[in-house]
Amino acid sequence: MNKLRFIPLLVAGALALSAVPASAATTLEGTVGPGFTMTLTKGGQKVTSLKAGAYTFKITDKSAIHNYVLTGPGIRDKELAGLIYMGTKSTTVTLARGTYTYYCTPHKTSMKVTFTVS
Ligand SMILES: [Cu+2]
Repeated sequence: MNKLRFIPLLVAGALALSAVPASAATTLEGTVGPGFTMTLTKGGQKVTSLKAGAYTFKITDKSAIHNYVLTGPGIRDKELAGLIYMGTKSTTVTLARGTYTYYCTPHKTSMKVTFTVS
């Protein structure tokens, strides 16, 4: 009789677990402009290294003369915010081990930052 009382609890527990997506992405926040600067932060800290996995890049583009492009293993020059575009845009990508770079196409010599994924 005691065993039966636990069954509803087990079912509830299983449902709660299945409600969380296995690949829940971590949010990163990035900015570009209005000056000639770009940022990428996680929880307010500058991103220099990350663990491999799914990430949502929430990019705020404050300038119509800059874009925000990500490139690295498995991601080839993916534009996360366009040149003319201004506003906030979220894109979820999967980062693999290696070195990634985010840059602005017209100003790539000065607006280019790298981080590593392990
Ligand atoms: Cu630029």
